[in-house]
Amino acid sequence: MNVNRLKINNEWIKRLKSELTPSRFEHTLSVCQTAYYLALVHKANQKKVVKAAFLHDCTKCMSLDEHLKICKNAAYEPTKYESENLGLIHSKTGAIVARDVYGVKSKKVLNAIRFHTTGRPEMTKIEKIVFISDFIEPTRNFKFDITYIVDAAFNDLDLAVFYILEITLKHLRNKSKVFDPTTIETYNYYKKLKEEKYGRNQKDS
Ligand code: DGI
Ligand code: FE
Ligand code: FE
Repeated sequence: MNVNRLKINNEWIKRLKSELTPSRFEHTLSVCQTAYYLALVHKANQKKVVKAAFLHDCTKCMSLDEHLKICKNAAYEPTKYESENLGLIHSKTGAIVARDVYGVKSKKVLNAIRFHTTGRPEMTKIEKIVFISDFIEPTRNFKFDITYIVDAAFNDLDLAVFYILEITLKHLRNKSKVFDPTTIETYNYYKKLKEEKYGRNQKDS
């Protein structure tokens, strides 16, 4: 994949490549490409979107101990959900490392990293694009057809966020995993938006 077209800093590429497994790095580049196209279509700041996409999983391959150390050094107190769940803590430590190691100053970029897993109500355009791209990027395998989500991603970001949370909650329920309260709040917020816009009879759970 030609990463230069995305204009990512060579130092960042070298650093991140050494931190991630090859498949996680491939996922990251795929998120960048997807996010780049969504930024084009939705007229978002491409540079910021690609930066956030590139760094969104920068701590994903670390152990829980490493995550907890990063939190401690940054005086960030993880929630009880985060402190025992790699899936939830990596977005918080990702934002810390993006700021302290990669030198990202933009709050918009850092928040897109921070909320890429749970989302949050009233996300910015950049946050929604990173959240959605993480899910629909083409190297991820699904047992079902995600065409309706990809279609929504290019036409209605809020609807795509809703569809993704609907699937995520179903998946967590099936695996008996705990819900982060922010995931639920985000789901309820985007469900309401969808109902206001399209009525209550649209496809949902
Ligand atoms: O890091 P990725 O695999 O690219 O994707 P991600 O950051 O969106 O999700 C990481 C994991 O977090 C994924 O398995 C889904 C899970 N997750 C999302 N919301 C919640 C959650 N896990 C729990 N336990 N609770 C949540 O609310
Ligand atoms: Fe992630
Ligand atoms: Fe990811």
